Amino acid sequence: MSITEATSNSVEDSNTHTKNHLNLVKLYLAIGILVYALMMIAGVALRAAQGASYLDMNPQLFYQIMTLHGAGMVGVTGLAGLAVNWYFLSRHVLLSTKIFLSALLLSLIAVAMIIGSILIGKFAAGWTFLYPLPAKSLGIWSIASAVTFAAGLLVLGVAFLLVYLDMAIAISKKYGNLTRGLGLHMLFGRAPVDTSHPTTVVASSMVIIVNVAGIAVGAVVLIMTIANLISPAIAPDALLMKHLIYFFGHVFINASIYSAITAVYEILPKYTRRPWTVSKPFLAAWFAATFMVMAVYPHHLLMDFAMPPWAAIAGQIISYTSGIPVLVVTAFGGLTLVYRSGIRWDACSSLLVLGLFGWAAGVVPAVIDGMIRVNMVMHNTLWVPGHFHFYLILGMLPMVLGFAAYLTTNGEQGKSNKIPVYIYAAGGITLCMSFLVSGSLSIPRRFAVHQESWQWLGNVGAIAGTTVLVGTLLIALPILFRLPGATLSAAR
Ligand code: HEM
Ligand SMILES: [Cu+2]
Repeated sequence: MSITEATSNSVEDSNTHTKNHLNLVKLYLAIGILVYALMMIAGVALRAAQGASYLDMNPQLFYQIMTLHGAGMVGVTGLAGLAVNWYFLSRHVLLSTKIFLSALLLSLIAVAMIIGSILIGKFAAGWTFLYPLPAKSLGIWSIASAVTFAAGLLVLGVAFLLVYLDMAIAISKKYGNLTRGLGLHMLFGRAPVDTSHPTTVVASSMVIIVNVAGIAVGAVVLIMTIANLISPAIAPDALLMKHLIYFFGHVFINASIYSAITAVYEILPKYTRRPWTVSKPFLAAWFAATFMVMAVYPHHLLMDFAMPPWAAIAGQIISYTSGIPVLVVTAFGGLTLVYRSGIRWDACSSLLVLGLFGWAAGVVPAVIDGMIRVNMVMHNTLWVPGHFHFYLILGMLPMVLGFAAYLTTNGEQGKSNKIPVYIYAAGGITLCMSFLVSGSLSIPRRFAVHQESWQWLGNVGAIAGTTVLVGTLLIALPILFRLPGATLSAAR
C-alpha cells in the first residue's frame, strides 16, 4: 500500500504545508542526526573513561565533555522534537517558515557559544549549571566562559519561544485559542467530541503551554545566574535557584518527548490503516499531563532537607501519577492500533514502536527513583542516568529516527532494513542496564574516576554505547542520503 492512500485527517488540511516546510524540516533533521552522532561519540568517551581500560581521560576534560554531552543532547533533543512537532502541526495550521529558519540560525549561534565556552573556555559545571557552581570554578574556567555558556542557553530559549509564539498564534487563529486546541471545549463542554480534531493540535497545545512556562523560568534563572557571575554581591537563594533550574530542565526535556510523540500519532495509523482520533480519555489525559508535567519537578529536590516535607511528599505522589495519563492513552492506543492490523514492519514502524516501548518502560526506573525512601539512597547514583538514557535512547530518539525514516520511505512501506534497529535497541538496552546496575550497586553519577571494582560496568557501557552509535549510523546514513530527494507527496 502506498502511504498516499492512508487514512489521516491531516490530508485535507495539507494546503498549509509547502515544499519549504518540508525542506526546513529536512535541514533540522540532518543537523540533528549529525549532532546526535557527535554527542554519542562524546558519551562513549565518558563511559570508556569510567571503565578505564579503553581510554584514559584527565578528570578536568571529563567534566568538560560531560557538560558538552549533556547540553548538546538536551539541546538537540529539544530541536529534534520541535522539528517533528512543527512538521505535523504545519499540516493543520499555517506556520511561518521564516520564523522556523530564524530559530535554527539562532540555535546555531547558541551552539557556537556553548561549545566555545566548554572547549575553549573550559566551562565544566554540567549542563544543569547548578548555582553557585558556575561561579566556583577554582580557577579552571573564567567568569566570561560561564557567562557565555549561560547566555548561549538563553539564546537557545529565545529560538524556541519564537517558534512557540508562531505556533500558538496559528493554533489560536484556526481553533480559537490554546485551550480549544487542547480540546477542552469537547472535554468539559456539551459539544460532542469532534473526531476530526487533530491529535497533533492537542499535543502541540500542551507542549506550547508547558514549555513556554519552562523556558520562561529557565530565562529567569539564567539571567539571575549571569547577574551573580558578573556581580557576586547579587547572591540569590540557592534553594530557589535549584527549584527554577529543575522546573526548567524537567519541563523542557519532557516537552521534547511529548513533541516527538506526534510522530507516533500521525505515522502509525498510516501503517496499520486504522485512524487514531481524539476521544474523551485522550483529551483528559493531555489535559491532566499539562498540569502534572509542571507539578512533578520537586522529585529533583527530594534530597534537599530544607524543603518542607509536604512538598517532597506531593512531589512523590505526583511523580507516581504524572506520566501515566498520556502514557496509558498512547501505549494502549498504539497497541490496539497495531494488534492484528497486518502492519508492515520496516525501519520506520519498528522505530516508532520501539519508541513507545522505551518511553513506557523508562517510566519504571523513573517511578522507583521518585520514591523518597529510594531516592535517599539512589539519587546521586548512576540509576538516574540509567532512567533518563532509557527514555531518551529507547523512547525519544527512535521516534525522531522513525519520523526521519518515514519522510524518506517515498511511499514504500515494508522495504527498509530492520536489522540496524535491532542493533540499536540491543546496544541501547545494554547501555541503560550498565547504568541501572551501577546505580543499584550505589556507584555515584558524575564521577570521572571509578573504583576498580566498578570499572567493568563502564567498559560494558562503552561497548554498548559504541553499538548504539553504529546502529544510529546504520539507520541514519541511508536516511541522510535519501533525505534530499524526499518529496512532499511521497512523505504523505
Ligand atoms: C551512545 C550513547 C550514549 C552514551 C554512551 C552516553 C554516555 C553518558 C555518560 C557516561 C554520562 C555520564 C554519566 C555520569 O557519570 O553521570 C552521560 C550523561 C548524560 N547523557 Fe548520555 N550517553 C549516550 C546517549 C545520550 C543521549 C541520546 C542523550 C539524550 C538524548 C543523553 C543525555 C545525557 C545527559 C542529559 C547526561 C547528563 C549529563 C550530566 O550529568 O550533567 N545521552 N551520558
Ligand atoms: Cu524530572
